[in-house]
Amino acid sequence: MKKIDEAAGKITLKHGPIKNLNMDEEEMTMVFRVADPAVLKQVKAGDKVQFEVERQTGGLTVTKLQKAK
Ligand SMILES: [Cu+2]
Repeated sequence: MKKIDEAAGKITLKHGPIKNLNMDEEEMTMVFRVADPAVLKQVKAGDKVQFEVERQTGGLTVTKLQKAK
């Protein structure tokens, strides 16, 4: 994870393919909304994270986020 914007509830992530969004790119960096900004307290920029993302009315939204083990 590259960057956290806690005030805006957004994160910048570098990610690989995401099947449910039909993103096949090998690797790209993009900004996502976070459904529950409270999860941002558990991670910091530079952490490797696992996440789930859905296409919602407000845009691509991270619904689960945790530090990768
Ligand atoms: Cu992407």
